[in-house]
Amino acid sequence: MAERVKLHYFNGRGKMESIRWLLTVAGVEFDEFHLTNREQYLKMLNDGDLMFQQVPMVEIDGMKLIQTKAILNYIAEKYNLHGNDIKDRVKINMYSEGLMDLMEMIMILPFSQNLTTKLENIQAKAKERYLPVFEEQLKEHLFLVGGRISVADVLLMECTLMLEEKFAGILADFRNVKSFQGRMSRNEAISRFLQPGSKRKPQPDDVYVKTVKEVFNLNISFQ
Ligand code: GSN
Repeated sequence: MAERVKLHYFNGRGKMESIRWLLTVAGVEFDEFHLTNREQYLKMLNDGDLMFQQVPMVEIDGMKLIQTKAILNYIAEKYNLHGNDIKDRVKINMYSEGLMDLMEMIMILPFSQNLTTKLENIQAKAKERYLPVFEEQLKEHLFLVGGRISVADVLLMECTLMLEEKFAGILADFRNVKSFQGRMSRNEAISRFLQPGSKRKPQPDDVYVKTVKEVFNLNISFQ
C-alpha cells in the first residue's frame, strides 16, 4: 500500500492551506507534522529535507517535495485536476497564479504593519482587479476551465472564503462568484472540509505568528 501523504508545516494556514484544500478535493488522506520549534526546523535542514531551506514540504510517492506551486501542480496532474489539454492547463495556471497573488497579500497580514492601509488596498484590488475576472468567466460556466473542476476552482473557493472573512459582503456585487461558492460548498469532500473538526485551519492567531517567528528566528515585519 502506498505511504500516506505527509505534510510538514506549521499548525496554521500559510502556504500549506491550498495544498490541504487540493488534497481534500482529490480525496487523498494526509497526515500533518507541525513545526512548533526551531530545533525541528534545524533537524529538517540537517537531514537535507528542505532543498531551499523552506517549508511547505510534502512527502508523497517516495519524494520530498518543496515549492508550493510545484506541489499543487503535481497533485493536480496526478488527480486529474489540471484540465483536458495544455491549453486548459495554461489557463488554469493563469487563474491559479492570480489567486495565489491575492491570497498571499492576505496571508502576510499577520506579519505586517499599517494594517488599515493594507486592507483597503487588498479590498480594492480584489474588487477591481480579481473578482471581475472570475465573475465574467463564471457567467456561462460552472467551472473556470474545461467544464470540470480543476485546481483553479479549488483555489478560487479558498480565496472567496478568505476574502469574506476579511471583508464581509464583498461578494454582493459578484453574484456568479457567490453562486460558484455555493456549488463548491455542496461538493461532498469540500462540505466535510468546511465542517468544524476537519483539517482546515482557522485564521492565523498570535500563537501561529509567534511560532513562525521563533522557528525562523525572525524579528521582522512587512512594512
Ligand atoms: O511557495 C513556496 O513554497 C516558496 N516559493 C516559498 C516558501 C516560503 O516562503 N516558506 C517560508 C515559510 S511559509 N511562509 O511564507 C519559509 O520557509 N521561510 C524560511 C526562509 O528562510 O525563507
